[in-house]
Amino acid sequence: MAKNLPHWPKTPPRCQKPRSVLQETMEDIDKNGDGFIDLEEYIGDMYSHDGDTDEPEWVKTEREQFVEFRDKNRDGKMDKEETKDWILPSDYDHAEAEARHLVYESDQNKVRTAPPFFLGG
Ligand SMILES: [Ca+2]
Ligand SMILES: [Ca+2]
Repeated sequence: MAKNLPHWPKTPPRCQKPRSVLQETMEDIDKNGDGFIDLEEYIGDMYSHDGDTDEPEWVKTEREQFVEFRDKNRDGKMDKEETKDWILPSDYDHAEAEARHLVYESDQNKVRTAPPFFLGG
């Protein structure tokens, strides 16, 4: 006799579309779930304000970055496209990316390597 047929699970594995980095990032940072990342959510993801202490310099820098670079249409929050440009800058139009990348990179490095991220708790 032939071997037993393999035992199929009752429910076939669902074909789940993997969530994109963009989606995950947005869901992660977008605390109030409105589909946008506003300035407070953006900052809150990296820094939690602790009592009366003044914001460190790098947080101020991040705020400026948000206003200057992230929020391209200046409506005070990052939509999906703006977030994409933030986390996936390589998606830029290539020629343009080439020019912007250098600036972006050096900016990022400055910010990223400066202070460790204190996630208060
Ligand atoms: Ca939000
Ligand atoms: Ca915007």
